[in-house]
Amino acid sequence: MPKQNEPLVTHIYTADPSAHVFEGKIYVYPSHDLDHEKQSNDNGDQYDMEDYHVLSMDNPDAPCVDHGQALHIKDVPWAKQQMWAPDAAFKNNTYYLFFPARDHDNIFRIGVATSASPAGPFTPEPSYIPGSFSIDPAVFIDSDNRAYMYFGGLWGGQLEKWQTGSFVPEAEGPAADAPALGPIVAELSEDMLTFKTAPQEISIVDENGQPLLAGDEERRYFEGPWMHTYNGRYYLSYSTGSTHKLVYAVSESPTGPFTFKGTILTPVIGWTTHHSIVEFDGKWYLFYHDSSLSGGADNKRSVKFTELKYNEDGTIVTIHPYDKA
Ligand code: FUB
Repeated sequence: MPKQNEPLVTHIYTADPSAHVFEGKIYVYPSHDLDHEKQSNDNGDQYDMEDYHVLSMDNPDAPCVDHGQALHIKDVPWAKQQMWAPDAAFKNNTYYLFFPARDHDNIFRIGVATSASPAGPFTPEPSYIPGSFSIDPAVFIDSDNRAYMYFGGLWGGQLEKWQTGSFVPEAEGPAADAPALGPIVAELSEDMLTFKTAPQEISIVDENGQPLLAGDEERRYFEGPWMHTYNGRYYLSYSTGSTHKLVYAVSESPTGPFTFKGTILTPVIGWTTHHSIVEFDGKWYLFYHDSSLSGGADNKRSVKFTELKYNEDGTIVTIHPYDKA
């Protein structure tokens, strides 16, 4: 039975958890890190994943079940390699798995696959979502039933290369004193298979309303967006990448602008940090990963979870993952 801050499963490596409550249980959609040796580089070539497994727990105190392989890259016609952080959503009586991978031109795109069950198996659409790019899709369905996809990641995630609206292989990020690149949001169509609105960049500003700068690596967006609401406000949380923190910003609107608020999780063992936030039975939980089980290998991570708490004013209490209770 997994305890808080322990790996959910130990028979495989898992990362990038997207947790949802479906059919009264907690379902977790992670990346599946392979137990192989790869050279690490800033392009993320070490994250060479090929399939997805779906995990579930009846409740936070119950055993974690691995439902087995839910989708393999060999069954996705458009995808060549690197199945990175996925997410899932339920609408139209259908479960949707959203996932990034490099296409046959080595460009990251985002695809979708469907199932009648939250555990899969999932059947992929033949092509990626038209107009999609970069990595780390997170799909949020608002109280008015409109669905939004948040996505984008720097460096290996190629977000810098899309600043003109098309892919520029040699493009680099903004100068340190220029506004940072924000994550991207697009509303999804009713059938959840295409974008209803053109992808637009989200603005994240500081307490004075000034855009976060590209050189502000303690706060600027890097990758791994997640959206949830708390007391009617929209919380955009994400990884700062090179400073290894999970942080968040708050808005009155799902498309921003968002005002930076603070840190959710201090750095974990391993280079990447990636998360989701879910409410179950009146309590809030942070799902995250680290590389403790593999002894620190960046590309062999394990999903964990812990309770997340809010202060009276709606700010999130910072979690220090290795502090003893
Ligand atoms: O797992 C591959 C990549 O590492 C993810 O897409 C990023 O968010 C980072 O966790």
